[in-house]
Amino acid sequence: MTLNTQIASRSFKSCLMNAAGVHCQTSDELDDILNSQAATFVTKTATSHARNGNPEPRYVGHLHGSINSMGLPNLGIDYYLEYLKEIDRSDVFLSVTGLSKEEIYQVLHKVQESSFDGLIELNLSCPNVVGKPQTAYDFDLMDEILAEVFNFVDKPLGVKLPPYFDLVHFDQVAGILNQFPLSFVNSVNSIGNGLWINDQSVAIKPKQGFGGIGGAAIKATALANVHAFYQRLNDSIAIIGTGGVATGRDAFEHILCGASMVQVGTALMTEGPQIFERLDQELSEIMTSYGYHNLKDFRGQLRYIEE
Ligand code: RRO
Repeated sequence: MTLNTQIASRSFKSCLMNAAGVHCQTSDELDDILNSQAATFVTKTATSHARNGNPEPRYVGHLHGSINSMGLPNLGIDYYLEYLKEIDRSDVFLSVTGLSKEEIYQVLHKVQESSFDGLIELNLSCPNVVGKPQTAYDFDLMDEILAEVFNFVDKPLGVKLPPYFDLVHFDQVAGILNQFPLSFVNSVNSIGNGLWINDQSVAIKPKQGFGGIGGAAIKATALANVHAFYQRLNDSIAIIGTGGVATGRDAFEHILCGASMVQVGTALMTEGPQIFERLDQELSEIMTSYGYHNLKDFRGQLRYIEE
């Protein structure tokens, strides 16, 4: 029995890791993930300079769901590149973005020219920056950015996508992504601009309470997006499944839909890095009960109800 998996010729001892934004902003938090049972880590999405993010309260959550409007707080690309240089590993993920396409290019030039030898996750789906729409909902802009990025980046790079809700949009987005040598697609970021209410008030302060929804509430949307991309993307593009993973069964379903790696956000926020031990254990037990020995035995093997 093994949970090992590969992305862009990197091998991982298991298929479970943190989702960007959760327990990954500081070197101490990243060390915690490395010292846990997680396969690897992804850093908090980095911009060209450090950002404080939005005013608090900006996250509310429990095991079943969460809302956040963090507003991209991070320590800046130089901080993460320095940390990654110190740990010197090729099997970790660096998440990056910019508030404009020019900033995205600037950050990625820095990463390309650095000694970083891991995988780059380009976040095109932050829902919480005031006045900035999500890049991945503007298909022409996403196409333009990827065309420019692959002119100068030759390190393994994938994209973090928001959820889509229409089969025509899956076709259009996959049509764009399939033109590029992407190593992976990570689906999904939080469902943007939900609203939680406590008593008679919004639950979080920024944007009059509007924020990205995560956790169990979004599992069905996440599974649909993972499977829709598994059906449409070139085989060379691996899929990372994110959204609603709090148990081994949730991870099993993501893999059944086509995921090669599974990320944990809201539940990691609630339980802390020791969650990975439990998830590995539960996933292994489910695989054993079905007679599977490794992920390849069932990845993408979701069954349909035929006549
Ligand atoms: O920092 C955030 O507010 C944030 C980001 Br960058 C993201 O990609 N997804 C999210 O739910 N929150």
